[in-house]
Amino acid sequence: MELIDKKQEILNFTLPSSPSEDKPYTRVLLQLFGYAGHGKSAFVNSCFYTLRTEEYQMHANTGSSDNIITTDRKAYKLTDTITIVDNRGFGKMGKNEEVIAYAQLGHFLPLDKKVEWTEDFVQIMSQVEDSDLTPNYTDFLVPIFVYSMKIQMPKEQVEEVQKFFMNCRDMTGVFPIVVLTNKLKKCGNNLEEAFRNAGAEVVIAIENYTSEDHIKTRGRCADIQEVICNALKDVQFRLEQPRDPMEERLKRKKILLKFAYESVVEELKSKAKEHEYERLKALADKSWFKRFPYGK
Ligand SMILES: Nc1nc2c(ncn2[C@@H]2O[C@H](COP(=O)(O)OP(=O)(O)O)[C@@H](O)[C@H]2O)c(=O)[nH]1
Ligand SMILES: [Mg+2]
Repeated sequence: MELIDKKQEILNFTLPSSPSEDKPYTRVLLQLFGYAGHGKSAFVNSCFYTLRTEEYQMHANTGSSDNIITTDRKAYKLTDTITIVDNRGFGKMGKNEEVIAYAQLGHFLPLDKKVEWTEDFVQIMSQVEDSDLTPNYTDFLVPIFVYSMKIQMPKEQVEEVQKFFMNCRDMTGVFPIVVLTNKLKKCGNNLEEAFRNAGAEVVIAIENYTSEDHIKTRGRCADIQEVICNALKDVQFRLEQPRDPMEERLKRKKILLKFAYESVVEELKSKAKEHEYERLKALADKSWFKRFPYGK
Protein backbone atom coordinates (compact mmCIF):
# COMPACT_ATOMS: atom_id res chain seq x y z
CA MET A 1 0.00 0.00 0.00
CA GLU A 2 2.85 2.37 -0.80
CA LEU A 3 0.75 4.93 -2.67
CA ILE A 4 -1.77 5.33 0.14
CA ASP A 5 1.12 5.59 2.60
CA LYS A 6 2.73 8.39 0.57
CA LYS A 7 -0.52 10.29 0.45
CA GLN A 8 -0.98 9.87 4.20
CA GLU A 9 2.64 10.81 4.79
CA ILE A 10 2.05 14.10 2.95
CA LEU A 11 -1.29 14.81 4.61
CA ASN A 12 0.06 14.05 8.10
CA PHE A 13 3.41 15.79 7.70
CA THR A 14 4.10 18.26 10.51
CA LEU A 15 7.19 20.23 11.46
CA PRO A 16 8.60 19.46 14.88
CA SER A 17 8.24 22.32 17.33
CA SER A 18 11.49 22.74 19.12
CA PRO A 19 11.34 24.71 22.38
CA SER A 20 15.04 25.54 22.10
CA GLU A 21 14.57 27.46 18.85
CA ASP A 22 12.94 30.87 18.88
CA LYS A 23 12.09 30.84 15.16
CA PRO A 24 11.36 27.24 14.19
CA TYR A 25 10.03 26.40 10.72
CA THR A 26 6.24 26.37 10.75
CA ARG A 27 5.47 25.97 7.06
CA VAL A 28 6.90 24.35 3.95
CA LEU A 29 6.64 26.58 0.88
CA LEU A 30 6.84 24.70 -2.39
CA GLN A 31 8.03 27.48 -4.67
CA LEU A 32 7.12 26.88 -8.32
CA PHE A 33 9.30 28.41 -11.00
CA GLY A 34 9.63 28.03 -14.74
CA TYR A 35 8.89 29.58 -18.08
CA ALA A 36 5.30 30.60 -18.84
CA GLY A 37 3.06 27.88 -20.22
CA HIS A 38 5.04 24.88 -18.94
CA GLY A 39 2.40 23.69 -16.46
CA LYS A 40 3.02 25.38 -13.08
CA SER A 41 -0.62 26.25 -12.48
CA ALA A 42 -1.70 22.83 -13.76
CA PHE A 43 0.73 21.30 -11.24
CA VAL A 44 -0.96 23.19 -8.38
CA ASN A 45 -4.30 21.73 -9.47
CA SER A 46 -2.77 18.26 -9.85
CA CYS A 47 -1.42 18.35 -6.28
CA PHE A 48 -4.86 19.17 -4.86
CA TYR A 49 -6.52 16.54 -7.02
CA THR A 50 -4.15 13.71 -6.01
CA LEU A 51 -4.34 14.51 -2.30
CA ARG A 52 -8.08 14.96 -2.03
CA THR A 53 -11.06 12.83 -2.83
CA GLU A 54 -13.06 15.69 -4.36
CA GLU A 55 -13.79 16.24 -8.06
CA TYR A 56 -11.14 17.93 -10.25
CA GLN A 57 -11.12 21.67 -9.57
CA MET A 58 -9.24 24.58 -11.07
CA HIS A 59 -7.67 26.12 -7.97
CA ALA A 60 -5.07 27.87 -10.11
CA ASN A 61 -6.10 29.13 -13.54
CA THR A 62 -4.23 27.50 -16.38
CA GLY A 63 -3.88 28.46 -20.00
CA SER A 64 -1.80 30.40 -22.40
CA SER A 65 -3.75 33.56 -23.24
CA ASP A 66 -2.59 36.81 -21.64
CA ASN A 67 -5.39 37.05 -19.13
CA ILE A 68 -4.69 33.58 -17.75
CA ILE A 69 -0.91 33.84 -17.42
CA THR A 70 -0.15 33.98 -13.71
CA THR A 71 0.81 37.48 -12.66
CA ASP A 72 0.18 37.11 -8.95
CA ARG A 73 2.47 35.33 -6.59
CA LYS A 74 -0.35 33.18 -5.41
CA ALA A 75 -0.22 30.83 -2.44
CA TYR A 76 -2.39 27.70 -2.10
CA LYS A 77 -2.67 25.90 1.19
CA LEU A 78 -2.27 22.23 0.36
CA THR A 79 -2.21 20.93 3.95
CA ASP A 80 -1.86 22.61 7.37
CA THR A 81 1.93 22.47 6.90
CA ILE A 82 2.45 22.64 3.14
CA THR A 83 1.66 25.65 0.94
CA ILE A 84 2.34 25.74 -2.77
CA VAL A 85 3.28 29.05 -4.38
CA ASP A 86 2.56 29.65 -8.06
CA ASN A 87 5.19 32.29 -8.68
CA ARG A 88 5.04 34.58 -11.62
CA GLY A 89 6.74 32.65 -14.45
CA PHE A 90 9.47 34.05 -16.58
CA GLY A 91 9.27 34.64 -20.30
CA LYS A 92 12.73 35.25 -21.56
CA MET A 93 15.01 35.56 -18.57
CA GLY A 94 16.17 39.14 -18.94
CA LYS A 95 18.19 40.66 -16.10
CA ASN A 96 15.12 42.30 -14.58
CA GLU A 97 13.16 39.08 -14.67
CA GLU A 98 16.04 37.37 -12.97
CA VAL A 99 15.99 39.86 -10.11
CA ILE A 100 12.23 39.43 -9.72
CA ALA A 101 12.58 35.64 -9.82
CA TYR A 102 15.18 35.76 -7.04
CA ALA A 103 13.09 38.21 -5.04
CA GLN A 104 10.23 35.70 -5.17
CA LEU A 105 12.51 32.76 -4.45
CA GLY A 106 14.08 34.46 -1.44
CA HIS A 107 10.55 35.28 -0.23
CA PHE A 108 11.06 39.05 -0.40
CA LEU A 109 7.88 39.75 -2.36
CA PRO A 110 4.49 39.37 -0.69
CA LEU A 111 2.25 36.39 -1.34
CA ASP A 112 -1.11 36.90 -3.06
CA LYS A 113 -0.15 40.22 -4.60
CA LYS A 114 0.42 41.07 -8.24
CA VAL A 115 4.06 40.88 -9.25
CA GLU A 116 4.88 43.80 -11.50
CA TRP A 117 7.24 43.07 -14.37
CA THR A 118 8.68 46.48 -13.98
CA GLU A 119 11.71 48.02 -15.60
CA ASP A 120 12.03 50.24 -12.58
CA PHE A 121 14.60 48.92 -10.14
CA VAL A 122 13.80 51.39 -7.44
CA GLN A 123 10.26 50.02 -7.43
CA ILE A 124 11.42 46.39 -7.25
CA MET A 125 13.95 47.12 -4.53
CA SER A 126 11.56 49.21 -2.50
CA GLN A 127 9.17 46.23 -2.40
CA VAL A 128 12.08 44.14 -1.19
CA GLU A 129 12.86 46.74 1.49
CA ASP A 130 9.19 46.63 2.59
CA SER A 131 9.58 42.93 3.35
CA ASP A 132 11.99 43.88 6.16
CA LEU A 133 9.00 45.21 8.11
CA THR A 134 7.62 41.69 8.46
CA PRO A 135 10.61 39.46 7.81
CA ASN A 136 9.86 35.79 7.40
CA TYR A 137 12.08 33.28 9.16
CA THR A 138 9.67 30.43 9.59
CA ASP A 139 8.97 29.23 6.04
CA PHE A 140 11.12 26.45 4.66
CA LEU A 141 11.60 27.23 0.96
CA VAL A 142 11.77 24.36 -1.54
CA PRO A 143 12.26 25.50 -5.14
CA ILE A 144 10.51 23.40 -7.79
CA PHE A 145 11.33 23.99 -11.44
CA VAL A 146 8.60 23.06 -13.93
CA TYR A 147 9.44 22.33 -17.57
CA SER A 148 7.33 20.75 -20.30
CA MET A 149 8.58 17.63 -22.10
CA LYS A 150 6.74 18.82 -25.19
CA ILE A 151 9.34 21.52 -25.63
CA GLN A 152 12.85 21.19 -26.97
CA MET A 153 15.09 23.21 -24.65
CA PRO A 154 16.78 25.99 -26.67
CA LYS A 155 20.56 26.17 -26.26
CA GLU A 156 20.52 29.59 -24.59
CA GLN A 157 18.15 28.29 -21.90
CA VAL A 158 20.55 25.54 -20.81
CA GLU A 159 23.03 28.04 -19.39
CA GLU A 160 20.24 30.18 -17.94
CA VAL A 161 18.73 27.19 -16.14
CA GLN A 162 22.12 26.05 -14.87
CA LYS A 163 22.78 29.45 -13.36
CA PHE A 164 19.31 29.62 -11.83
CA PHE A 165 19.81 26.20 -10.22
CA MET A 166 23.12 27.17 -8.62
CA ASN A 167 21.58 30.37 -7.31
CA CYS A 168 18.60 28.46 -5.93
CA ARG A 169 21.02 26.24 -4.07
CA ASP A 170 22.95 29.20 -2.70
CA MET A 171 19.81 31.04 -1.65
CA THR A 172 17.81 28.19 -0.16
CA GLY A 173 20.32 25.42 0.47
CA VAL A 174 18.25 23.18 -1.82
CA PHE A 175 18.71 22.31 -5.51
CA PRO A 176 15.37 22.73 -7.28
CA ILE A 177 13.32 19.58 -7.76
CA VAL A 178 12.66 19.35 -11.49
CA VAL A 179 9.13 18.46 -12.55
CA LEU A 180 8.86 17.51 -16.21
CA THR A 181 5.23 17.92 -17.31
CA ASN A 182 3.49 16.47 -20.39
CA LYS A 183 5.07 13.06 -19.85
CA LEU A 184 2.73 11.63 -22.49
CA LYS A 185 3.79 14.13 -25.15
CA LYS A 186 7.50 13.76 -24.70
CA CYS A 187 9.53 15.07 -27.63
CA GLY A 188 12.80 13.48 -28.71
CA ASN A 189 15.44 15.24 -26.60
CA ASN A 190 16.71 14.00 -23.26
CA LEU A 191 15.53 16.68 -20.89
CA GLU A 192 16.25 14.61 -17.82
CA GLU A 193 19.91 14.42 -18.72
CA ALA A 194 20.02 18.15 -19.51
CA PHE A 195 18.60 18.99 -16.08
CA ARG A 196 20.87 16.55 -14.28
CA ASN A 197 23.82 18.16 -16.04
CA ALA A 198 22.55 21.50 -14.73
CA GLY A 199 22.88 20.13 -11.19
CA ALA A 200 19.39 18.80 -10.51
CA GLU A 201 19.41 16.01 -7.94
CA VAL A 202 15.79 14.98 -8.42
CA VAL A 203 13.98 14.93 -11.79
CA ILE A 204 10.43 13.56 -11.93
CA ALA A 205 8.29 13.24 -15.06
CA ILE A 206 4.55 13.67 -14.55
CA GLU A 207 1.37 14.07 -16.53
CA ASN A 208 -0.62 16.93 -15.05
CA TYR A 209 -4.34 16.58 -14.52
CA THR A 210 -6.19 19.14 -16.61
CA SER A 211 -9.83 20.12 -17.05
CA GLU A 212 -9.84 18.15 -20.35
CA ASP A 213 -8.17 15.03 -18.94
CA HIS A 214 -8.38 14.14 -15.30
CA ILE A 215 -8.94 10.43 -15.18
CA LYS A 216 -7.25 9.46 -11.95
CA THR A 217 -4.78 6.64 -12.44
CA ARG A 218 -2.43 5.11 -9.92
CA GLY A 219 0.81 5.95 -11.74
CA ARG A 220 -0.19 9.51 -12.43
CA CYS A 221 -1.01 10.13 -8.76
CA ALA A 222 2.18 8.36 -7.64
CA ASP A 223 4.39 10.64 -9.79
CA ILE A 224 2.81 13.79 -8.41
CA GLN A 225 3.02 12.57 -4.81
CA GLU A 226 6.65 11.64 -5.41
CA VAL A 227 7.42 15.32 -6.09
CA ILE A 228 5.91 16.42 -2.78
CA CYS A 229 7.57 13.59 -0.85
CA ASN A 230 10.94 14.62 -2.24
CA ALA A 231 10.37 18.18 -1.06
CA LEU A 232 9.59 16.84 2.42
CA LYS A 233 12.80 14.81 2.35
CA ASP A 234 14.67 18.08 1.75
CA VAL A 235 12.96 19.52 4.83
CA GLN A 236 13.85 16.50 6.94
CA PHE A 237 17.47 16.65 5.80
CA ARG A 238 17.67 20.37 6.62
CA LEU A 239 16.14 19.87 10.05
CA GLU A 240 19.05 17.64 10.96
CA GLN A 241 21.51 20.52 10.40
CA PRO A 242 22.05 23.46 12.72
CA ARG A 243 20.42 26.68 11.52
CA ASP A 244 20.44 30.41 12.05
CA PRO A 245 17.24 31.87 10.52
CA MET A 246 18.35 35.50 10.61
CA GLU A 247 21.71 34.72 9.04
CA GLU A 248 19.94 32.67 6.34
CA ARG A 249 17.61 35.50 5.42
CA LEU A 250 20.46 37.98 5.31
CA LYS A 251 22.40 35.66 3.03
CA ARG A 252 19.42 35.45 0.67
CA LYS A 253 19.14 39.21 0.67
CA LYS A 254 22.81 39.71 -0.11
CA ILE A 255 22.58 37.38 -3.10
CA LEU A 256 19.52 39.26 -4.32
CA LEU A 257 21.20 42.64 -3.92
CA LYS A 258 24.22 41.39 -5.83
CA PHE A 259 21.93 40.48 -8.75
CA ALA A 260 20.15 43.77 -8.62
CA TYR A 261 23.49 45.59 -8.66
CA GLU A 262 24.72 43.55 -11.61
CA SER A 263 21.62 44.36 -13.60
CA VAL A 264 21.95 48.06 -12.91
CA VAL A 265 25.52 47.91 -14.21
CA GLU A 266 24.52 45.82 -17.21
CA GLU A 267 21.80 48.26 -18.15
CA LEU A 268 24.20 51.14 -17.81
CA LYS A 269 26.68 49.33 -20.04
CA SER A 270 24.08 48.88 -22.74
CA LYS A 271 22.85 52.47 -22.57
CA ALA A 272 25.81 54.69 -21.69
CA LYS A 273 28.19 55.95 -24.33
CA GLU A 274 31.55 54.19 -24.08
CA HIS A 275 33.57 57.20 -22.88
CA GLU A 276 30.91 58.01 -20.28
CA TYR A 277 30.52 54.49 -18.87
CA GLU A 278 33.26 54.52 -16.20
CA ARG A 279 32.21 57.89 -14.82
CA LEU A 280 28.51 56.97 -14.74
CA LYS A 281 29.27 53.59 -13.16
CA ALA A 282 31.25 55.25 -10.39
CA LEU A 283 28.29 57.52 -9.70
CA ALA A 284 25.84 54.61 -9.78
CA ASP A 285 28.10 52.60 -7.42
CA LYS A 286 28.25 55.45 -4.98
CA SER A 287 24.50 55.89 -4.73
CA TRP A 288 23.89 52.12 -4.77
CA PHE A 289 26.21 51.32 -1.89
CA LYS A 290 24.92 54.24 0.10
CA ARG A 291 21.46 52.73 -0.14
CA PHE A 292 22.37 49.05 0.08
CA PRO A 293 25.65 48.93 2.00
CA TYR A 294 26.03 45.16 1.82
CA GLY A 295 24.99 44.86 -1.81
CA LYS A 296 28.23 43.51 -3.19
N1 LIG B 1 -1.93 17.33 -21.48
C1 LIG B 1 -1.25 18.09 -20.61
N2 LIG B 1 -1.48 19.41 -20.59
C2 LIG B 1 -0.80 20.16 -19.69
C3 LIG B 1 0.15 19.58 -18.79
N3 LIG B 1 0.65 20.58 -18.01
C4 LIG B 1 0.06 21.72 -18.42
N4 LIG B 1 -0.82 21.48 -19.42
C5 LIG B 1 -1.64 22.47 -20.16
O1 LIG B 1 -0.74 23.44 -20.70
C6 LIG B 1 -1.28 24.75 -20.61
C7 LIG B 1 -0.33 25.68 -19.83
O2 LIG B 1 -0.25 25.23 -18.49
P1 LIG B 1 -0.22 26.24 -17.23
O3 LIG B 1 -0.35 25.40 -16.03
O4 LIG B 1 -1.20 27.35 -17.40
O5 LIG B 1 1.27 26.83 -17.37
P2 LIG B 1 2.01 27.93 -16.45
O6 LIG B 1 2.08 29.17 -17.27
O7 LIG B 1 3.37 27.36 -16.22
O8 LIG B 1 1.21 28.09 -15.21
C8 LIG B 1 -2.64 24.59 -19.96
O9 LIG B 1 -3.63 24.55 -20.98
C9 LIG B 1 -2.57 23.25 -19.23
O10 LIG B 1 -3.83 22.63 -19.10
C10 LIG B 1 0.37 18.16 -18.85
O11 LIG B 1 1.18 17.56 -18.11
N5 LIG B 1 -0.38 17.47 -19.79
MG1 LIG C 1 0.29 29.84 -14.47
